[in-house]
Amino acid sequence: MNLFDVNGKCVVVTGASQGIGEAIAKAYAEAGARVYLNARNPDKLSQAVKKFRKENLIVYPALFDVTVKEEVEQGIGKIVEDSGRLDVVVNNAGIIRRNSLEELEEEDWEAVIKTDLTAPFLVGKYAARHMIPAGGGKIINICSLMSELGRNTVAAYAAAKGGLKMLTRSMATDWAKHNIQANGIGPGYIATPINTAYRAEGNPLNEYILSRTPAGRWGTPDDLIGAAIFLASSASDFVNGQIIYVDGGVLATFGDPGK
Ligand code: NAP
Ligand code: GCO
Repeated sequence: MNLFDVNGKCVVVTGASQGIGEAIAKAYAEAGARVYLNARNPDKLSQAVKKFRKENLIVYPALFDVTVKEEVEQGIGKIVEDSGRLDVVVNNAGIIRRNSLEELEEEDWEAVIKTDLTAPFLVGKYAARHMIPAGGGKIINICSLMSELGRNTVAAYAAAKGGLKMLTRSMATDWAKHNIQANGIGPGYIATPINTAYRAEGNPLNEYILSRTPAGRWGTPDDLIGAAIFLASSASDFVNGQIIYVDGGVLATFGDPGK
């Protein structure tokens, strides 16, 4: 399927030392892309690179903090210098700080906005400076159900992910003329380290998520691979500014009260 071919493309996935980022990076590497794994914790990043290499997947570390402008500019510059190109950026690095809105500290608000909204702007901006003269590229922003819905205790996260949806549309608006396609993936509830505590049996949130998701299960990071390949390949060359929700049907429904 040449349409979905990502072989030889140079890709950077932010926050790729675990969870969703790791799974997406692995899928690209298996499909023959030249993949840079970004994260900020050096030990976790080198462990991830080792894990890939054990599976004969050659990936490269790109250690930088996506919230620090100078590091982003330098980190993206180094990837382009090493490989001569940058075709695909996946803005995946993200954090969440949960608290009721009236108790939420400003530092927590700012940390979430910085990581989940400002960082995709920074990474996108410095990547676009290389993609524009090179003739194009693909930007994939990892959004959330909270790009569309609120939930108690996650106000900063919802504000950031709602903003990320609109940043995606703005990137599409500004950069489509440069042959850059900017789109998003909106995962539903996906089992990763970010939500380990939730998944304990008997946790009411676990029960709620299972009942609120028409598919009746948590997603896995691998559930996101199809959308990630599509949005990185020429199959999506006229798709711009869209968010693909991979959520087991959550956003399609008001729920099933059983009667
Ligand atoms: P995760 O397991 O907590 O992984 C987050 C990754 O982001 C880690 O590799 C972490 O690396 C990296 N990271 C965080 N801050 C960073 C920074 N400033 N600079 C560079 N790397 C940074 O999270 P996940 O569940 O895989 O989520 C990945 C993305 O999907 C996030 O944007 C999240 O909001 C989104 N999402 C997740 C779900 C879900 O249910 N899991 C659903 C919807 C959307 P370090 O350890 O080096 O910091
Ligand atoms: C929460 C969760 C969510 C998910 C995800 C949903 O506390 O409700 O952490 O926000 O991580 O983003 O799509």
